[in-house]
Amino acid sequence: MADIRFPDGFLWGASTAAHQIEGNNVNSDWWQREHGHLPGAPVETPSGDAADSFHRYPEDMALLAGAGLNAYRFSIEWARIEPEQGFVSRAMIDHYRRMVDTARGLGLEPIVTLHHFTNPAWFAREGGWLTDASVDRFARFVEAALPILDDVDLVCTINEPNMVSVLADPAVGFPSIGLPPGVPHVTDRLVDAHKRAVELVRGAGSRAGWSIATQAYQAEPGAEQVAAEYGRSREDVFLDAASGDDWVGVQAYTRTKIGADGPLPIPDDAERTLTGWEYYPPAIGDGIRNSWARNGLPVYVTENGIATADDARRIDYTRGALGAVASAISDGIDVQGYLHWSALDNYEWGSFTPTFGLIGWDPRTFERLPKPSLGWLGEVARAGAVADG
Ligand code: IFM
Repeated sequence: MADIRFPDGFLWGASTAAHQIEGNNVNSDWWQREHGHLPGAPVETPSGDAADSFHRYPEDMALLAGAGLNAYRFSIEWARIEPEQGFVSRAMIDHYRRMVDTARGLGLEPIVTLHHFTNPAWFAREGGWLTDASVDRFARFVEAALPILDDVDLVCTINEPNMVSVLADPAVGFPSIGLPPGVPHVTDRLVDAHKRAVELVRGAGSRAGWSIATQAYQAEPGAEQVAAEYGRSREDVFLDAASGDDWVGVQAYTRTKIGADGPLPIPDDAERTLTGWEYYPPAIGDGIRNSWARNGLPVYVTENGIATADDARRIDYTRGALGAVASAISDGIDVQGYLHWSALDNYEWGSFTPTFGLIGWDPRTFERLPKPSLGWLGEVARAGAVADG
C-alpha cells in the first residue's frame, strides 16, 4: 500500500478546552457544580488544578510545535473574562491574547474557540441557556473578547452546540454513551447566539464556524428513516445551521448503529475505549460526509481521538481516522485540517481517568510527559502523509 498524502497547506494540530486543562476555573458553572454550589448531576471528581495549563501553556504549545504540528486549537474562558456580569477583565483579555501570540511565535496557527461547554456561574444562576437573555449575554461577551482575535484566522463560536443543548438541563450529566436529544428552545437560542457571534467575528476580520459532535449514525437495513429522524435534532439541525458560515468543524469519536427501534447496544465482542465507546476509527469519515452533504462548507476536523491507556491503540486509531479523512478528500470533499483531541490528558467532565492526550503529565509536579503518539502525529504533519504500515 502507498503512503496516504494530504493537500499542501493542510493544518495539523491538537485541540484543548480551557476548563479541561487550565485549572482553578473557580468562577465557572462547572467548578460551582463540582463543589455542590450549583445544582446538577453529581460530579465524580472536581477539576482542581487540572493540568495547570493556565500557567504552562507556553511549554504545552512548544511541545506541539517541536513535534512538528502547525496548529493549536484552544478555548478562551468566559468565566475568567467576565467573572461578574458586566465586569470584563482586561488582564484576562491580555492573557488570552498572549496565548495567540505565543502560538504564532512557535509557528502554530491559533484556532480560538469562544465557548466550550462552561459558562460563568452568574450566567448559570440566572438560568443559562434556558433563558431568552442568554443570546444577548453571549454576544456581549464575544464583543468584549474581540481584541483577543485580532489577526486570528479561524474562530469557532461554540463547541458542540448539540452537547451544550443537552447539558443546558442541569440534571443531565456528561453522557458517557449515546447523545440524548437537545432541548429544542435551547437549540434555537444556540443557533441565534452562533449567528450573532459569526457577524461580530467576521466584522473583526476572522473566518467563523462552529464545531459539531457527529455520531456516525449508521442505519441497519430498513431502519434508514429511523436513523434520519434520530440524527435530525442531535446533529443535522446544527450542520444545517452552519450554512453560510466560512467553515465547519466536524468532530467524531465513535459510531451509533440504529435499528428499527432506535440505537442498538454495542456488541459484547466489540473493543471499547476508556469512555465505553466502541473503537471505530472511520467515524470521522461519516461525520465529514454528512456535513459536506448538508452544507458544502470547507471542513476542519476540530476534534478526533480516543481515550486509552495504551498509546499504541491511539496511534492505530488515529491512523485509521486519517485514512477515512483522506478517502473523503479523494472523493472531492474540501477538508482543510485535522486537530487531534487532545493535546493533553485532561479533565473529562467529571473524571481524569479517560486519557485522550498526546501528552501526559505528572499529577504532583505537572511535569509534561509526551507520548509516542505525539511524535507519530508530528511526523505525519511534517511529511504531510501517513506512511504505509
Ligand atoms: O472532552 C470532550 C470535549 O470537551 C468535547 N468533545 C468530546 C471530548 C471527549 O469526550
